[in-house]
Amino acid sequence: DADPPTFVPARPDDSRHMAHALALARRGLGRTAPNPAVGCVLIRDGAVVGRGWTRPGGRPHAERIALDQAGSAARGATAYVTLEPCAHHGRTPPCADALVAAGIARAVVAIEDPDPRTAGRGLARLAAAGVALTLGVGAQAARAVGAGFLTRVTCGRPLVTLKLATSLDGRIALANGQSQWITGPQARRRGHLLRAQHDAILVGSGTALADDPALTVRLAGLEDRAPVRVLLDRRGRFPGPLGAGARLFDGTAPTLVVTESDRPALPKGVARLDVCDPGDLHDVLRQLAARGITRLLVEGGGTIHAGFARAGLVDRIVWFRAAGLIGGDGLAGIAALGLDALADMPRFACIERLDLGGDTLETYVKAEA
Ligand code: AOF
Ligand code: ZN
Repeated sequence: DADPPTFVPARPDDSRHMAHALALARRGLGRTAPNPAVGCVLIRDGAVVGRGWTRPGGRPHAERIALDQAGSAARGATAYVTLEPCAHHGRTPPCADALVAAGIARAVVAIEDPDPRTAGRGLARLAAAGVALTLGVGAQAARAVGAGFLTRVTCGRPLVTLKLATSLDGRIALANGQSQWITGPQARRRGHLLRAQHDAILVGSGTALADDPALTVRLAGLEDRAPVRVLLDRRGRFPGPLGAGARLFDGTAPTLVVTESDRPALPKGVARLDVCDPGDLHDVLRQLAARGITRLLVEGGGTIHAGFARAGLVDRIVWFRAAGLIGGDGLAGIAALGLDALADMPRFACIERLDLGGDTLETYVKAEA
């Protein structure tokens, strides 16, 4: 639009207010796709006059909600936003214009929006209207919250998080197949929260046949969440002996099947994902992104996990580990990777460690190359 904006340095309270906006943004995770979960806080004279986060379905945007809450109190306020305010006309006018119209004096923005409709234009509009700008406060946390959206816009695929629940030695089942339950109730509840924060949950047919999972969110207060269920079933083995009673085919959440077999009619509410090669995970992810999915949780089993790892498609790992041993005759949480050199080992950095009633929760992110 205009000249590149100039920025003013951050002030002492900025990171605290941005942390507040980030906490609000996280409330939207798993329910705003394909839009990002954004948070916005309006501060005037040190007091909160408006708070907003992107609504389910992605609209209204966070800024619109916060501005409506603040009303005339927004005049002269500072806006803290976890993502650059949008510059395009959607169902509502651009948030950048709305902030200007409300008389916001200063905007503190965590990161730029790579969406080509905005990509710097939101900041430029604010600057052109005389709004003082600060960029980069809380950027690292904002990139983590926005990772699904950012990965979809910049790489054309969803963010991939592997979820494992294993013994201390990384096993997901006994040799005889028994797998329930390795971790305790607290870890399992946390697993459901994780589902609620994702747009889609993926399993392979081995897991689907062995466990007959529902892949739904069973957590008080979050029962309304129904992430898309994705079944990787190349050879069309599902539902096998489970037949019509298979939980994945119960119609309680949208279900996508990835398969190459000319399978007979799929049940109602179950669709086939349109991929050229069901064995190509890049292709599968591209098609999921095309359907608006930004955050994908992969829940097994070991072969599927290894497939994603081999393809270099694991962005995060959430690992629930029970303090017990199963041993090498058990089923590995990650099947063979076929590495010839340790230099090729996919590496991760641990960003969080929690005790969950005796089980440990570790969160890893892909190490920087
Ligand atoms: C904001 N605040 O809370 C969100 C934003 O489909 P639309 O019209 O809603 O636009 C979606 C785009 O808006 C999305 O790709 C991203 O660039 C931005 N999301 N922007 O100012 C928000 N969720
Ligand atoms: Zn907007």
